[in-house]
Amino acid sequence: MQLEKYQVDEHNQSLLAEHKRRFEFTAHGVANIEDVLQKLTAFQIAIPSWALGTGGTRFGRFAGAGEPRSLEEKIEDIGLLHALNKSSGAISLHIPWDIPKNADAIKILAAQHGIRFDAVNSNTFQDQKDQKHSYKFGSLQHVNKAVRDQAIEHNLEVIHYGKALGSDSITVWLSDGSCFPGQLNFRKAFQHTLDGLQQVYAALPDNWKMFVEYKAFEPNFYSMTVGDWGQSLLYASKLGPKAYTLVDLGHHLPNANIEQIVSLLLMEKKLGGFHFNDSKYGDDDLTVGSIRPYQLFLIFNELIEGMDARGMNHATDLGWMIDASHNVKDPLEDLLQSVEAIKLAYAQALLVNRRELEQAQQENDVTRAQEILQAAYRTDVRPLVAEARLRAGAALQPLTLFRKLKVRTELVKERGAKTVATGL
Ligand code: PSV
Ligand code: MN
Ligand code: MN
Repeated sequence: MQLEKYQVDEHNQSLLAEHKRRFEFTAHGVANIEDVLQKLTAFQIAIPSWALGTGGTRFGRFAGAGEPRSLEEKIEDIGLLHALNKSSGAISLHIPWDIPKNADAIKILAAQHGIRFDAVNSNTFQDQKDQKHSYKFGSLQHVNKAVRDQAIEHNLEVIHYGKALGSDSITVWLSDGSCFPGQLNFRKAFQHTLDGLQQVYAALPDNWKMFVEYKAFEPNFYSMTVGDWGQSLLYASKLGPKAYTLVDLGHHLPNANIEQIVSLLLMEKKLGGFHFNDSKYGDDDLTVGSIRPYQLFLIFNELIEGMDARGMNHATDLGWMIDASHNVKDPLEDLLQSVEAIKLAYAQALLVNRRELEQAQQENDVTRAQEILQAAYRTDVRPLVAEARLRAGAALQPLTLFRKLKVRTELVKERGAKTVATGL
Protein backbone atom coordinates (compact mmCIF):
# COMPACT_ATOMS: atom_id res chain seq x y z
CA MET A 1 0.00 0.00 0.00
CA GLN A 2 1.17 3.49 -0.77
CA LEU A 3 -0.23 6.79 0.46
CA GLU A 4 -1.25 9.22 -2.27
CA LYS A 5 -0.52 12.93 -2.00
CA TYR A 6 -4.18 13.86 -2.54
CA GLN A 7 -5.15 11.75 0.51
CA VAL A 8 -2.83 13.81 2.70
CA ASP A 9 -3.98 17.06 1.08
CA GLU A 10 -7.67 16.30 1.58
CA HIS A 11 -7.05 15.42 5.22
CA ASN A 12 -5.06 18.62 5.78
CA GLN A 13 -7.64 20.75 4.03
CA SER A 14 -10.38 19.48 6.30
CA LEU A 15 -8.39 20.46 9.40
CA LEU A 16 -6.67 23.58 8.13
CA ALA A 17 -8.83 26.38 9.55
CA GLU A 18 -8.79 24.97 13.07
CA HIS A 19 -5.07 24.22 12.83
CA LYS A 20 -4.23 27.77 11.74
CA ARG A 21 -6.15 29.18 14.67
CA ARG A 22 -4.31 26.98 17.14
CA PHE A 23 -0.93 27.50 15.50
CA GLU A 24 -1.18 31.27 15.50
CA PHE A 25 -2.10 31.27 19.17
CA THR A 26 1.00 29.25 20.15
CA ALA A 27 3.37 30.82 17.63
CA HIS A 28 2.50 34.26 18.95
CA GLY A 29 4.53 33.61 22.09
CA VAL A 30 7.59 32.12 20.34
CA ALA A 31 10.21 34.67 19.32
CA ASN A 32 12.26 32.37 17.07
CA ILE A 33 9.32 30.53 15.53
CA GLU A 34 10.83 30.09 12.06
CA ASP A 35 14.02 28.64 13.51
CA VAL A 36 11.99 26.24 15.68
CA LEU A 37 9.91 25.11 12.69
CA GLN A 38 12.96 24.61 10.52
CA LYS A 39 14.63 22.49 13.23
CA LEU A 40 11.47 20.42 13.73
CA THR A 41 11.23 19.76 10.01
CA ALA A 42 14.86 18.65 9.76
CA PHE A 43 14.63 16.28 12.72
CA GLN A 44 14.30 12.65 11.60
CA ILE A 45 14.03 9.56 13.76
CA ALA A 46 15.12 6.13 12.57
CA ILE A 47 12.62 3.30 12.83
CA PRO A 48 14.01 -0.07 13.96
CA SER A 49 13.42 -2.88 11.51
CA TRP A 50 12.45 -5.11 14.44
CA ALA A 51 9.57 -2.95 15.66
CA LEU A 52 7.22 -3.28 12.70
CA GLY A 53 5.69 -6.51 13.90
CA THR A 54 3.99 -7.08 17.23
CA GLY A 55 6.91 -8.28 19.27
CA GLY A 56 7.28 -10.88 21.93
CA THR A 57 7.11 -10.58 25.61
CA ARG A 58 9.50 -12.77 27.52
CA PHE A 59 6.70 -15.28 27.78
CA GLY A 60 4.88 -15.37 24.51
CA ARG A 61 4.52 -14.06 21.04
CA PHE A 62 1.21 -12.65 19.89
CA ALA A 63 1.49 -11.89 16.23
CA GLY A 64 -0.68 -9.21 14.67
CA ALA A 65 -2.23 -9.14 11.25
CA GLY A 66 -0.83 -7.70 8.04
CA GLU A 67 2.69 -7.60 9.46
CA PRO A 68 5.57 -7.16 7.00
CA ARG A 69 6.90 -10.53 5.84
CA SER A 70 10.17 -9.30 4.36
CA LEU A 71 12.64 -6.46 4.54
CA GLU A 72 10.98 -4.98 1.46
CA GLU A 73 7.63 -4.87 3.25
CA LYS A 74 9.25 -3.34 6.31
CA ILE A 75 10.63 -0.55 4.15
CA GLU A 76 7.16 -0.15 2.67
CA ASP A 77 5.78 0.23 6.22
CA ILE A 78 8.35 2.86 7.12
CA GLY A 79 7.52 4.57 3.83
CA LEU A 80 3.92 4.79 5.07
CA LEU A 81 5.02 6.26 8.38
CA HIS A 82 7.27 8.74 6.62
CA ALA A 83 4.52 9.78 4.21
CA LEU A 84 2.26 10.42 7.22
CA ASN A 85 4.73 12.37 9.38
CA LYS A 86 7.81 13.19 7.23
CA SER A 87 9.89 12.52 10.34
CA SER A 88 10.69 8.82 9.92
CA GLY A 89 13.12 9.02 7.03
CA ALA A 90 15.54 6.35 8.27
CA ILE A 91 15.68 2.68 9.17
CA SER A 92 17.97 0.87 11.59
CA LEU A 93 18.57 -2.76 10.58
CA HIS A 94 19.22 -5.72 12.85
CA ILE A 95 21.39 -8.45 11.33
CA PRO A 96 20.65 -11.33 10.82
CA TRP A 97 16.96 -10.63 11.46
CA ASP A 98 16.92 -8.45 8.35
CA ILE A 99 19.63 -9.39 5.92
CA PRO A 100 19.64 -7.26 2.76
CA LYS A 101 20.15 -10.08 0.26
CA ASN A 102 20.18 -7.70 -2.67
CA ALA A 103 21.60 -4.52 -1.17
CA ASP A 104 21.35 -2.48 -4.39
CA ALA A 105 17.66 -3.22 -4.86
CA ILE A 106 16.97 -2.53 -1.16
CA LYS A 107 18.80 0.76 -1.39
CA ILE A 108 16.77 1.83 -4.40
CA LEU A 109 13.51 0.83 -2.73
CA ALA A 110 14.40 2.78 0.42
CA ALA A 111 15.39 5.83 -1.63
CA GLN A 112 12.01 5.72 -3.40
CA HIS A 113 10.41 6.15 0.02
CA GLY A 114 12.88 8.85 1.09
CA ILE A 115 14.51 6.53 3.62
CA ARG A 116 18.19 6.28 4.47
CA PHE A 117 20.02 3.64 6.51
CA ASP A 118 20.92 4.55 10.06
CA ALA A 119 23.08 2.37 12.33
CA VAL A 120 23.23 -1.36 11.61
CA ASN A 121 22.95 -3.60 14.66
CA SER A 122 24.79 -6.83 15.33
CA ASN A 123 23.25 -9.75 17.17
CA THR A 124 25.41 -12.02 19.29
CA PHE A 125 22.72 -12.47 21.91
CA GLN A 126 20.95 -15.36 20.18
CA ASP A 127 22.18 -18.49 18.50
CA GLN A 128 21.30 -18.70 14.83
CA LYS A 129 20.51 -21.85 12.89
CA ASP A 130 23.71 -23.63 11.75
CA GLN A 131 25.88 -21.48 14.01
CA LYS A 132 29.01 -23.32 15.11
CA HIS A 133 29.47 -22.02 18.66
CA SER A 134 26.80 -21.07 21.17
CA TYR A 135 26.50 -17.67 22.89
CA LYS A 136 24.90 -19.22 25.96
CA PHE A 137 27.80 -17.97 28.10
CA GLY A 138 28.43 -14.76 26.23
CA SER A 139 30.01 -13.69 22.98
CA LEU A 140 32.92 -11.21 23.05
CA GLN A 141 33.52 -11.94 26.74
CA HIS A 142 33.56 -15.72 26.27
CA VAL A 143 36.27 -17.85 27.90
CA ASN A 144 36.71 -19.69 24.58
CA LYS A 145 38.56 -17.79 21.86
CA ALA A 146 36.69 -19.62 19.11
CA VAL A 147 33.39 -18.16 20.35
CA ARG A 148 34.91 -14.69 20.61
CA ASP A 149 36.26 -14.95 17.07
CA GLN A 150 32.87 -16.02 15.75
CA ALA A 151 31.26 -12.95 17.39
CA ILE A 152 33.92 -10.66 15.91
CA GLU A 153 33.38 -12.21 12.50
CA HIS A 154 29.64 -11.54 12.77
CA ASN A 155 30.23 -7.87 13.56
CA LEU A 156 32.51 -7.57 10.52
CA GLU A 157 29.75 -9.08 8.40
CA VAL A 158 27.32 -6.49 9.77
CA ILE A 159 29.70 -3.70 8.76
CA HIS A 160 29.88 -5.26 5.33
CA TYR A 161 26.08 -5.12 4.95
CA GLY A 162 25.99 -1.60 6.33
CA LYS A 163 28.59 -0.43 3.81
CA ALA A 164 26.57 -1.88 0.95
CA LEU A 165 23.51 0.09 2.10
CA GLY A 166 25.24 3.40 2.76
CA SER A 167 24.94 3.20 6.53
CA ASP A 168 27.72 4.86 8.52
CA SER A 169 27.53 3.39 11.99
CA ILE A 170 27.25 0.11 13.85
CA THR A 171 25.54 -0.36 17.20
CA VAL A 172 26.98 -3.13 19.31
CA TRP A 173 24.77 -4.28 22.14
CA LEU A 174 26.07 -7.28 24.04
CA SER A 175 23.95 -9.37 26.34
CA ASP A 176 27.21 -10.68 27.85
CA GLY A 177 27.43 -10.89 31.61
CA SER A 178 26.65 -13.37 34.34
CA CYS A 179 23.65 -14.57 36.29
CA PHE A 180 25.42 -15.67 39.45
CA PRO A 181 28.32 -14.50 41.61
CA GLY A 182 31.44 -16.45 40.82
CA GLN A 183 30.33 -17.29 37.28
CA LEU A 184 32.65 -14.76 35.68
CA ASN A 185 35.99 -13.13 36.16
CA PHE A 186 34.93 -9.49 35.63
CA ARG A 187 38.40 -8.30 34.61
CA LYS A 188 38.94 -11.05 32.06
CA ALA A 189 35.42 -10.59 30.68
CA PHE A 190 36.10 -6.87 30.24
CA GLN A 191 39.48 -7.45 28.61
CA HIS A 192 38.15 -10.06 26.19
CA THR A 193 35.29 -7.75 25.28
CA LEU A 194 37.62 -4.82 24.77
CA ASP A 195 39.90 -6.93 22.60
CA GLY A 196 36.94 -8.02 20.45
CA LEU A 197 35.60 -4.51 20.13
CA GLN A 198 39.08 -3.33 19.14
CA GLN A 199 39.13 -5.81 16.28
CA VAL A 200 35.72 -4.63 15.10
CA TYR A 201 36.77 -1.00 15.50
CA ALA A 202 39.83 -1.66 13.33
CA ALA A 203 37.52 -2.72 10.50
CA LEU A 204 35.39 0.45 10.59
CA PRO A 205 35.45 2.50 7.40
CA ASP A 206 36.94 6.00 7.91
CA ASN A 207 33.64 7.84 8.11
CA TRP A 208 31.97 5.29 10.41
CA LYS A 209 31.09 5.44 14.10
CA MET A 210 30.75 2.60 16.55
CA PHE A 211 28.04 2.89 19.22
CA VAL A 212 28.61 0.87 22.38
CA GLU A 213 25.20 0.34 23.98
CA TYR A 214 24.94 -0.43 27.68
CA LYS A 215 22.22 -2.11 29.70
CA ALA A 216 22.00 -2.51 33.46
CA PHE A 217 20.48 -5.97 33.50
CA GLU A 218 18.67 -8.56 31.39
CA PRO A 219 19.25 -11.14 30.12
CA ASN A 220 21.98 -11.42 32.70
CA PHE A 221 20.80 -10.60 36.19
CA TYR A 222 23.95 -10.45 38.29
CA SER A 223 26.40 -8.57 36.07
CA MET A 224 26.44 -7.11 32.58
CA THR A 225 29.79 -6.69 30.88
CA VAL A 226 28.65 -3.38 29.37
CA GLY A 227 26.33 -2.55 32.24
CA ASP A 228 26.22 1.22 32.49
CA TRP A 229 27.41 4.44 30.93
CA GLY A 230 30.66 4.31 32.91
CA GLN A 231 31.62 0.97 31.43
CA SER A 232 30.49 1.97 27.96
CA LEU A 233 32.49 5.19 28.21
CA LEU A 234 35.51 3.19 29.33
CA TYR A 235 35.30 0.96 26.25
CA ALA A 236 34.60 3.92 23.94
CA SER A 237 37.52 5.90 25.35
CA LYS A 238 39.92 3.00 24.99
CA LEU A 239 38.70 2.25 21.48
CA GLY A 240 39.27 5.71 20.04
CA PRO A 241 37.56 8.71 18.45
CA LYS A 242 35.14 6.74 16.29
CA ALA A 243 33.63 4.97 19.31
CA TYR A 244 30.73 6.47 21.27
CA THR A 245 28.28 5.57 24.00
CA LEU A 246 24.70 4.84 22.99
CA VAL A 247 21.98 5.64 25.50
CA ASP A 248 18.91 3.41 25.45
CA LEU A 249 16.39 5.09 27.73
CA GLY A 250 15.16 1.78 29.15
CA HIS A 251 18.57 0.42 30.13
CA HIS A 252 19.11 2.13 33.47
CA LEU A 253 18.61 1.23 37.08
CA PRO A 254 15.36 2.71 38.46
CA ASN A 255 15.27 6.51 38.74
CA ALA A 256 18.67 7.06 37.12
CA ASN A 257 19.24 10.67 36.15
CA ILE A 258 19.49 10.09 32.41
CA GLU A 259 19.56 13.80 31.57
CA GLN A 260 22.70 14.24 33.64
CA ILE A 261 24.32 11.23 31.95
CA VAL A 262 23.52 12.75 28.57
CA SER A 263 24.94 16.11 29.53
CA LEU A 264 28.26 14.67 30.69
CA LEU A 265 28.65 12.32 27.73
CA LEU A 266 28.10 15.26 25.40
CA MET A 267 30.68 17.27 27.31
CA GLU A 268 33.17 14.44 26.81
CA LYS A 269 32.31 14.26 23.06
CA LYS A 270 31.31 10.65 23.62
CA LEU A 271 27.55 10.67 23.18
CA GLY A 272 26.76 8.79 19.98
CA GLY A 273 23.03 8.45 19.93
CA PHE A 274 19.81 7.16 21.37
CA HIS A 275 17.46 4.29 21.51
CA PHE A 276 14.20 5.91 22.53
CA ASN A 277 11.52 4.06 24.46
CA ASP A 278 9.87 4.38 27.84
CA SER A 279 9.56 2.23 30.93
CA LYS A 280 8.05 2.20 34.37
CA TYR A 281 9.94 -0.63 36.04
CA GLY A 282 12.65 -2.74 34.43
CA ASP A 283 11.24 -2.74 30.91
CA ASP A 284 12.67 -1.13 27.80
CA ASP A 285 9.99 -1.43 25.17
CA LEU A 286 7.11 0.92 25.91
CA THR A 287 5.99 3.72 23.61
CA VAL A 288 8.19 6.80 23.91
CA GLY A 289 6.63 9.41 26.19
CA SER A 290 3.91 7.08 27.47
CA ILE A 291 5.19 6.97 31.06
CA ARG A 292 7.65 9.80 31.72
CA PRO A 293 7.22 12.62 29.22
CA TYR A 294 8.82 15.13 31.60
CA GLN A 295 12.01 13.06 31.72
CA LEU A 296 12.06 13.02 27.93
CA PHE A 297 11.74 16.79 27.87
CA LEU A 298 14.58 17.17 30.42
CA ILE A 299 16.78 14.93 28.28
CA PHE A 300 16.12 17.09 25.23
CA ASN A 301 16.74 20.17 27.30
CA GLU A 302 20.25 18.90 28.10
CA LEU A 303 20.80 17.76 24.54
CA ILE A 304 20.03 21.17 23.10
CA GLU A 305 22.10 22.95 25.73
CA GLY A 306 25.08 20.65 25.16
CA MET A 307 24.82 20.47 21.38
CA ASP A 308 24.47 24.24 21.02
CA ALA A 309 27.45 24.78 23.34
CA ARG A 310 29.50 22.63 20.96
CA GLY A 311 28.01 23.97 17.74
CA MET A 312 26.54 20.60 16.81
CA ASN A 313 23.79 20.06 14.27
CA HIS A 314 20.76 18.75 16.15
CA ALA A 315 19.49 16.67 13.26
CA THR A 316 22.65 15.03 12.03
CA ASP A 317 25.35 14.89 14.68
CA LEU A 318 23.77 12.17 16.83
CA GLY A 319 21.99 8.93 15.97
CA TRP A 320 18.27 9.20 16.78
CA MET A 321 16.59 5.82 16.84
CA ILE A 322 13.55 4.23 18.42
CA ASP A 323 13.94 0.88 20.16
CA ALA A 324 10.56 -0.28 21.35
CA SER A 325 8.24 -3.08 20.46
CA HIS A 326 5.49 -4.79 22.37
CA ASN A 327 2.32 -6.52 21.50
CA VAL A 328 -0.80 -4.72 22.60
CA LYS A 329 -0.95 -1.95 19.98
CA ASP A 330 -0.74 -1.80 16.24
CA PRO A 331 3.03 -1.36 15.66
CA LEU A 332 2.56 1.38 13.09
CA GLU A 333 0.24 3.37 15.33
CA ASP A 334 2.66 2.84 18.18
CA LEU A 335 5.57 4.17 16.11
CA LEU A 336 3.54 7.21 15.05
CA GLN A 337 2.96 7.92 18.74
CA SER A 338 6.65 7.46 19.58
CA VAL A 339 7.86 9.77 16.83
CA GLU A 340 5.28 12.35 17.88
CA ALA A 341 6.37 12.14 21.53
CA ILE A 342 10.01 12.70 20.56
CA LYS A 343 9.16 15.71 18.44
CA LEU A 344 6.96 17.21 21.13
CA ALA A 345 9.75 16.89 23.71
CA TYR A 346 12.21 18.39 21.25
CA ALA A 347 9.85 21.29 20.47
CA GLN A 348 9.26 21.99 24.17
CA ALA A 349 12.99 21.98 24.84
CA LEU A 350 13.55 24.39 21.93
CA LEU A 351 11.23 26.83 23.72
CA VAL A 352 13.32 26.99 26.90
CA ASN A 353 14.59 30.51 27.45
CA ARG A 354 18.27 29.59 27.83
CA ARG A 355 19.52 33.08 28.57
CA GLU A 356 17.10 33.47 31.47
CA LEU A 357 17.77 29.95 32.71
CA GLU A 358 21.47 30.62 32.84
CA GLN A 359 20.87 33.83 34.70
CA ALA A 360 18.65 32.07 37.22
CA GLN A 361 21.36 29.44 37.70
CA GLN A 362 24.01 32.10 38.23
CA GLU A 363 21.83 33.77 40.83
CA ASN A 364 20.92 30.48 42.54
CA ASP A 365 17.30 31.34 41.85
CA VAL A 366 16.01 27.80 42.03
CA THR A 367 12.33 28.73 41.88
CA ARG A 368 12.84 30.80 38.73
CA ALA A 369 14.85 28.01 37.09
CA GLN A 370 12.02 25.57 37.64
CA GLU A 371 9.45 28.10 36.37
CA ILE A 372 11.47 28.58 33.16
CA LEU A 373 11.72 24.88 32.46
CA GLN A 374 8.10 24.19 33.24
CA ALA A 375 6.83 27.16 31.25
CA ALA A 376 8.33 25.47 28.20
CA TYR A 377 7.21 21.98 29.20
CA ARG A 378 3.63 23.09 29.84
CA THR A 379 3.27 24.84 26.51
CA ASP A 380 1.01 22.94 24.17
CA VAL A 381 3.45 22.58 21.27
CA ARG A 382 1.28 20.21 19.26
CA PRO A 383 0.31 22.97 16.79
CA LEU A 384 4.02 23.74 16.19
CA VAL A 385 4.87 20.13 15.43
CA ALA A 386 1.77 19.91 13.21
CA GLU A 387 2.75 23.09 11.35
CA ALA A 388 6.24 21.65 10.70
CA ARG A 389 4.55 18.56 9.29
CA LEU A 390 2.21 20.64 7.14
CA ARG A 391 5.14 22.54 5.66
CA ALA A 392 6.97 19.26 4.96
CA GLY A 393 3.95 17.87 3.08
CA ALA A 394 2.92 15.44 5.82
CA ALA A 395 -0.41 14.96 7.57
CA LEU A 396 -1.61 17.38 10.23
CA GLN A 397 -2.79 14.41 12.28
CA PRO A 398 -0.94 11.25 11.17
CA LEU A 399 -2.72 8.86 13.50
CA THR A 400 -6.18 10.14 12.56
CA LEU A 401 -5.37 9.74 8.87
CA PHE A 402 -3.88 6.27 9.44
CA ARG A 403 -7.17 5.18 10.97
CA LYS A 404 -9.38 7.01 8.50
CA LEU A 405 -7.63 5.34 5.56
CA LYS A 406 -7.85 1.97 7.33
CA VAL A 407 -4.20 1.34 6.57
CA ARG A 408 -3.97 -1.85 8.63
CA THR A 409 -7.07 -3.31 6.97
CA GLU A 410 -5.48 -2.66 3.59
CA LEU A 411 -2.23 -4.30 4.72
CA VAL A 412 -4.12 -7.34 5.96
CA LYS A 413 -5.79 -7.63 2.56
CA GLU A 414 -2.39 -7.54 0.90
CA ARG A 415 -0.42 -9.66 3.31
CA GLY A 416 -2.92 -11.83 5.10
CA ALA A 417 -4.14 -12.07 8.66
CA LYS A 418 -1.57 -14.55 9.88
CA THR A 419 1.81 -12.91 9.45
CA VAL A 420 4.87 -12.93 11.66
CA ALA A 421 7.51 -10.29 11.16
CA THR A 422 11.13 -11.15 11.83
CA GLY A 423 12.63 -9.85 15.04
CA LEU A 424 12.41 -10.60 18.71
C1 PSV B 1 18.50 -4.81 24.03
O1 PSV B 1 17.55 -4.72 25.06
C2 PSV B 1 18.25 -3.79 22.95
O2 PSV B 1 17.94 -2.55 23.52
C3 PSV B 1 19.39 -3.68 21.97
O3 PSV B 1 19.44 -2.40 21.40
C4 PSV B 1 18.99 -4.67 20.95
O4 PSV B 1 19.68 -4.51 19.74
C5 PSV B 1 17.53 -4.41 20.83
O5 PSV B 1 17.12 -4.18 22.19
C6 PSV B 1 16.70 -5.48 20.22
O6 PSV B 1 16.72 -6.63 21.01
MN1 MN C 1 18.45 -0.70 22.51
MN1 MN D 1 16.62 -2.74 25.17
